[in-house]
Parts: sequence; C-alpha cells; structure tokens
Amino acid sequence: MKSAITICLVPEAQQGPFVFHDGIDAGCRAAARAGFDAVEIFPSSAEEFPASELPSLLKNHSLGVAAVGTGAGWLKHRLSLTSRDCDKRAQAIQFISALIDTAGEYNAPAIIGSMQGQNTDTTKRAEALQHLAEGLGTLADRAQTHGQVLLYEPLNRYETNLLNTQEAAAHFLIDNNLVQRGVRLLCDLFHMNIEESSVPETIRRISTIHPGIIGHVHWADSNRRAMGFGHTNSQSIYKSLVNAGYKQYLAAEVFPLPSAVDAANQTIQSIRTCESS
Ligand code: LER
Ligand code: MN
Repeated sequence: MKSAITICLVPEAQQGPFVFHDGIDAGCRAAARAGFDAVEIFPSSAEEFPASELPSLLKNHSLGVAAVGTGAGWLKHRLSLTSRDCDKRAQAIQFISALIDTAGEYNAPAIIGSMQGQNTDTTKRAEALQHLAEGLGTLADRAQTHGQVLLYEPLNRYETNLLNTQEAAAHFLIDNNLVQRGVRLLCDLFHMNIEESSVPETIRRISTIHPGIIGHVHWADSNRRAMGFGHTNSQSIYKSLVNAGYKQYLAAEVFPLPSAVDAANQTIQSIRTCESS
C-alpha cells in the first residue's frame, strides 16, 4: 500500500480534518520530509487549483497525487448532487467535472464526500438516491475519459443521512450498475468507526460482495487524529485490507494535532508498524 497525506487549500476548511493548511509548497515539502508517497489535495475549485506550481513540486519532492477532494463545492457554494433544485445539481456536476479533469491530469481520482448532500425534509429519500445514482454515473463516465475511477465516500450519520455504512453503499453502487461504470468506495476509518460494528469485518464483507470495490482509504483514528492517537486497532484493519487485495493509498485525513508534523510522523510510523507486523 502507498501513503498519502492531506493538503487543504480552502480557507473556509481551516478547522477541517486536514493535516497541512499552509499552501501547496509548504505542504508538499512537509509531506516529502515525513516520507509520504503522495499528497491528497483539497482545493477551492478547479480554477483555483495550483496547476502552475504543482508539477515541479511533485517532481522535486518525488510525490504523486493520491486524490483530489471536491467538498469545497458544498462548503463554499452549498452545491450537492442530491439538491432538489435541478440547476444546483447541474452546477454540482459542473463543479466536480472540472475537478475530475484537473485530477485526471495528475493520474488521480476525485472524491465525492460531502458533495453527495443529504435527504432533506423536502427531498424524498428515493428521489435523493435517484439523483445520487445519476450524478455518480455521469461523473464516473467523465472520470473514465481520464482512465480514472470515481471515489464515493459514505459519511457518518452526522454528515449525511443517505448511505452511512459501507455495505449499504456497496449494494447501492452494484444495484445501480455504478461499480461497472468505475465508481469505487472510499473507506474513511473515522466514519466507519462510528457506523460499522466491525471495521475489519466490513472490509472483508464488501470485498467479498465485489472484489476490488475499495478504491481509497482515509487512514484516521477513532478520534480523527493520526492513526495511533486514538483507540483504533490499526493492525487488524491493515490485515483485512491486505486480505482484500487492497494496494492503493492509506491517506491521512486527520486533524493536525498536536501539530501537523506530529500527525504526519505518527501516520508514517503507524503504516510502517502495520507493514512490519
Ligand atoms: C471527506 O473525506 C470527509 O471525510 C468528510 O467528513 C468531510 O466532511
Ligand atoms: Mn474522509
């Protein structure tokens, strides 16, 4: 498996669960110094993506791009794939499509997390899920033009009421023919700690339902701090990922506590410990 760490470029997400917040240059430098293989970038939009600086930073620091987040569309503009307003849904698709194209230039997938929205009082659940399936299908087709998958991330109940468990999400993707179109699950261990009765068993089950369905992992402890700073049994989760044949990224989407450098170093140490046990 490969290691990655988050760089947030969105001022409004300063308090969010991202490790580096001081710009792309400082983020890449700190990621490389801690020993990461790649960075996961959370940009404000495709237009504000650091396209002029990034290629040389990646080259100079021997880093890849693990994934690109799209949540700024929700955070800054309140766009979502399940909005009742069809203009807002179209704007959400447009916002994410541009980021899929940007991510594609770096051979990276885009993440659909908070852009999935939720089933509000005025939006019936079946209708919301229908919009979600249509949106993910359209975006997965776009990702495929870059040879990329699209990452769909089930979130815990305090962030969405659409699909909170990985197994529910796996069935939803399969029933709507979306795995076949290139949608993969993002397993965020923080959300899973809240929603799943057993994280290792869930990883085993969804990988049995569809081998290769896990496309990305947010490697976070139970309290959303770096792995090892909470009470997650990381080794049993790591083993279940190995058994599932998972070979993609373990990406630290965690709070920069007690400092960004400490969170980065602790993440690398947790991955090395798992690898060697
Ligand atoms: C995004 O990856 C995520 O995990 C969400 O909790 C952000 O709101
Ligand atoms: Mn996440």
